[in-house]
Amino acid sequence: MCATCGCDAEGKVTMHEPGHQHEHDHGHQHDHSHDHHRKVVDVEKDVLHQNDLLAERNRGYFDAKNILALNLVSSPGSGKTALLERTLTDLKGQLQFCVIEGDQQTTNDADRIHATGTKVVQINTGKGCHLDAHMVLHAVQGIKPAENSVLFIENVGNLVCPAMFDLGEKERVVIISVTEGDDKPLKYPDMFYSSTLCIINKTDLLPYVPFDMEKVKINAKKVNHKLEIIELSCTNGEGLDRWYDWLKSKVLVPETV
Ligand SMILES: Nc1nc2c(ncn2[C@@H]2O[C@H](COP(=O)(O)OP(=O)(O)O)[C@@H](O)[C@H]2O)c(=O)[nH]1
Ligand SMILES: [Mg+2]
Repeated sequence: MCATCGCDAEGKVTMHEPGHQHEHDHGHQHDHSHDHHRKVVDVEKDVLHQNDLLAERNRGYFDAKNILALNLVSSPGSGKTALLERTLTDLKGQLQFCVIEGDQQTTNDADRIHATGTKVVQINTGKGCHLDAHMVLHAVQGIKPAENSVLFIENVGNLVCPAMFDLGEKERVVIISVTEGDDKPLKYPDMFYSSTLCIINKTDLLPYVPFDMEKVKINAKKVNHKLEIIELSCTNGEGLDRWYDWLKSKVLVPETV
């Protein structure tokens, strides 16, 4: 068990690219002693410290290659993969993309992304409830994102543990859907505090659910007053243009000499 969040993040990481599959050890140096509270705290600090070092290494690589790495986080089913499917299809030819998919099991999401014609690699975390910088390092070595491209990292569906693990991303994007309730920013403040953009998805369902859009925005700003918020629907497409504008504003065009 991982001392940091209680998940079994030491299990094998299965990397899947459609048409290519291999397994390797994740290789965390976790101390799994739970006998002594102090020791657990020390191990937790160590795990996060190790993660932060690798995250900085990833960030340096992304910066050097001008890769915009975005970490997409949400509960299961908020629409991370749906948002990627729409984005990759609508912006095809305008920006260059590749995707790292994180899930405990299956290659379902990687298959959905592959169907859009985008380069994708799946990381299966087994019992692990989050991606970490080490997994992303390996996935990046496998997928080799192009210079000046956008790298989407779809994290494991979970609003708690992924907040603790920097992957080396430039921006963290938290997605909630209107079916989840407007109190989520208050219940999971770390995730909303550490994100720069909050997407509120499934606005097409607003007529059917008791979701107060103003309230969720107030709650989100209470936790993080700098948080940008975009309402959209992946199903009917409303609001997607604002997300695309945000995305394009983050892409740094290389200087020409
Ligand atoms: N009504 C509605 N359903 C959506 C929307 N976006 C995604 N979904 C549905 O929500 C479910 C979960 O979406 P998925 O992309 O797999 O979520 P993920 O687990 O966050 O990747 C799927 O059945 C999607 O079709 C939306 O904007 N409106
Ligand atoms: Mg998904």
